[in-house]
Amino acid sequence: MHCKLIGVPLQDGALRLGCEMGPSALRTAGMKPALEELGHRVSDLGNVVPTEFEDLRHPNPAIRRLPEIVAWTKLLAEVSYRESEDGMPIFMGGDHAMAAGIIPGLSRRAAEKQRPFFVLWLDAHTDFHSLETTGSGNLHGVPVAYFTGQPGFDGYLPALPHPVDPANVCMIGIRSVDPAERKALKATGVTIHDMRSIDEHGVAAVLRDFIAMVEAADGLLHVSLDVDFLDPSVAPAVGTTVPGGATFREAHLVMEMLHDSGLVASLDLVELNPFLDERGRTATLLVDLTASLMGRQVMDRPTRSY
Ligand code: B3U
Ligand code: MN
Ligand code: MN
Repeated sequence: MHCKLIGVPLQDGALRLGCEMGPSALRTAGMKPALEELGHRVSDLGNVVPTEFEDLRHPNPAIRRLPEIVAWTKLLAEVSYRESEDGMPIFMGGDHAMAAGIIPGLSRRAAEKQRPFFVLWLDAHTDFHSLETTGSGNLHGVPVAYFTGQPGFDGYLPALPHPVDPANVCMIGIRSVDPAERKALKATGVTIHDMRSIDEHGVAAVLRDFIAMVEAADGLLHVSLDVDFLDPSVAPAVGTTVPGGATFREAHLVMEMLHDSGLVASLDLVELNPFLDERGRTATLLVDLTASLMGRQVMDRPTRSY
């Protein structure tokens, strides 16, 4: 596989500064050699950064950094479309606002390839606010509502030629949902596996169902991994820690099962804030999880086992 590493030093969507160092930390933690060791060809395409900003304002006074987020969104939609023509783009973030650009670009590419497009959203949060409902004003809290074509973005973020069907979005790890998000999610077909669901059924069972659905549709799957999907005890380097997250072992199992499925076409790693890390352990864990997704395993498995 040809892995393309793309650095996205975006931090305007989060309240705390530091995510702009994410791509550097992932490089320092050895992303490229870890994937090369698995036999992949790896190109580091460097970082992308927008240069043109419009003077935009929104009636919701809470919103922070709208001109910057709009510029990033436009740029990333182009980059992800371009880089998903072939190979496996791996977007190294950067805060989760980047998904508002990356995912529409990937969905446009999937439409062109005439393949249904699916998103696995691994996160403590649903990130399902609109520009009208966000109370924090941090735009890393809105990308899923945007890329699934919900109302509340008109005239600000670019119009979406290929919104993702909410029924093709599966969220795992959820444990922090604001009332407005909960209300907005109700009418959609987004599948949400909160931590209770993982506790009751196990992460393998809930993921297996989603993988089966993507497989049956011959879909292309994008995986979006927010650091706060993980429990803060194993992944402290994130500005929005929520207790009770996925364990080290659950996270690796998710990645191993995804590898075995052969369905993953692209990946983003978001919300890593190296300023909050402990001797690089979160960055290192993200590299190891990516390696599991790309085929690292303890013992050779003759067949997939899920
Ligand atoms: N829902 C809250 C919290 C949040 C969402 N995403 C993150 N935090 N990382 C908000 O601010 O919209
Ligand atoms: Mn998120
Ligand atoms: Mn989150």
